[in-house]
Amino acid sequence: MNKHILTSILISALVWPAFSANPPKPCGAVPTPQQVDWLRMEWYGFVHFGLNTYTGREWGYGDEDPKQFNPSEFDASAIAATFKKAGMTGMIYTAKHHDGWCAWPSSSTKHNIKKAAWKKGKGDVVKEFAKACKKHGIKFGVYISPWDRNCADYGNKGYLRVYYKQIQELLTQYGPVFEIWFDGANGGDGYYGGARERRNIGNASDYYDFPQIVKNIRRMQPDCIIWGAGQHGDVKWGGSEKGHVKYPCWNVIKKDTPDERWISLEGDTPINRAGWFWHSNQASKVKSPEHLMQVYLDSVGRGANLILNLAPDKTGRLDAADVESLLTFGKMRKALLAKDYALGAKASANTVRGNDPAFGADKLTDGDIESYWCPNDGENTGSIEIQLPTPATFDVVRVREQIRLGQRVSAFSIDAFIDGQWQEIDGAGQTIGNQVLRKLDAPVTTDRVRLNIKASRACPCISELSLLRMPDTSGSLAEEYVFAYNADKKNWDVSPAAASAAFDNNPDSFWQGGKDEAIVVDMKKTIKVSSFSYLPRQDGKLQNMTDSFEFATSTDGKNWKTIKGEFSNLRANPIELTVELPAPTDARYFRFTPTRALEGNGASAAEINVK
Ligand code: FUL
Repeated sequence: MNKHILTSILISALVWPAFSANPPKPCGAVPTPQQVDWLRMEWYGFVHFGLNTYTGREWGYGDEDPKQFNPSEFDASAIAATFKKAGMTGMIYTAKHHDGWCAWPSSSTKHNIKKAAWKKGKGDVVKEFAKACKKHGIKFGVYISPWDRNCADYGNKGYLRVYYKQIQELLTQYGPVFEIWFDGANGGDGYYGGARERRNIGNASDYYDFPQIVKNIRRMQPDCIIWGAGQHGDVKWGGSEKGHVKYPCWNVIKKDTPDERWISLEGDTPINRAGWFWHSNQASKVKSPEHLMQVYLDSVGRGANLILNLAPDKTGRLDAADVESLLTFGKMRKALLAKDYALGAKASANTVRGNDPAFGADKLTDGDIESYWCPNDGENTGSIEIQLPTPATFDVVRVREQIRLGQRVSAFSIDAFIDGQWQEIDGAGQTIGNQVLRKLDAPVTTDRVRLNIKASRACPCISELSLLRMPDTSGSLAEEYVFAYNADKKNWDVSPAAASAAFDNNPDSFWQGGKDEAIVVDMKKTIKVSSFSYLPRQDGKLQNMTDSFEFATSTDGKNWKTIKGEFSNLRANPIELTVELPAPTDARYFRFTPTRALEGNGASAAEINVK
């Protein structure tokens, strides 16, 4: 070859990049920039605080006296500061729950904070929380229940005007709202302006006209993420109120069809097993920091977000045990994420898009969430090897996909080079999305790790791989069952005898009987009873799950004092619920009568306690 030609080839090779590939085309639905920003928020707090805080109910009926709301020590700034300290990125406040009571001076209804004893009716909880979040640098969002058990017009068009007004007030008077939450619970019995009846709204999307609501929200606050809204919004429920999101976790609906849409998932759960609102038996029911870590791994670690509820008590303060668990979990999470052993490590792949370094394997270890490794179009698998400078010990592997190009990967595995050979340390990876946190069975020490993409809807686009170490934890990550209280049941006579499964201190066994079939218990001695608790069947089935009751006490087994009530929200959250009696009463006998089931005509109970 002529010397000059050779020189010019060499020069141009230095000046011009040898290979320059085009980025891949998006695959399926892609998230909006707002949805991406939202996923990067990872986790934030929920605050359930309203009239239910004062009545001990999970679902207010709509007839509660608004005067009761009177927190003597409410300090929104202290609550927001706690959230921030834990590492949470935002707060969503129940501005209106199903009882219809508005925690701001709304012009849409008289059932609002203006009638509260607190600040002589001049207070505004929404305003205080919005201001506090701003002060502490976390985002603010609102929960506004579509179902309204107070409004006389609920179920007809008149209510819609009320509801739209409420949304408008919340989105125009309190600054930026990062997320608006439309609860899925809808219709049923309620006060409804005194009608005290059951109302059915049929198809929720049609009744509320969610498509129109979504349009209005986009106009008022284009950056606001919309939860629910009959899948017309941006985010949907993770599927259980335990916070776990199912895996594989696809952030799209109508997947692989021309109508595919990006909708992310959010896991939601209260930090306290007593419920979403504060209850007097709170103290023993707080979830452990280790369990919260498991919930985090099962939500954020599956490619969703997590919203964790803390409930202020009657004084307006957070429960001390709840805060301690929250902050300890917050520290554990920070420790987990503090050191990425793969950061800056060398990486190589068996294939790189157009051999262009812009899509090279080292994009996985550059700490830049936007850059990514990618093979050629048509290559839906690939392997990337990470070479650490020195061996490291880790037990969590985080992998991220470049979601701006759609969610692609459906199967992957991870290998480590141990004792001179490659060994699979995780063979069960499926979806990735914004991020997956794969907890290994045991810590692994190695200086070579391999990520194998085994199936993808189009060429995979992987932005990060991190090797993390779970901080030392004393407790197990599994959830332990704790009853609200344990009565001494040794000598009790239970009739019918089959109902003893509801008095055996075993949350997994349960009694099944007929609707209206009373269980009568002779405690053999008279005690003061101030409340009772009911744990619904825990096997995941709703059939014959009792959700309404009569409960009676007696000193002689002949004359009874009876109350009636409902166990709310069992469909989504079948937890143990406690019911306070109007006043403590002497009782040797009590009688539990199931009067309605969520589904079917029977009855059931896993455990009943009195205190
Ligand atoms: C549920 C509601 O019914 C609960 O009361 C709670 O607000 C929870 C976050 O959503 O569906």
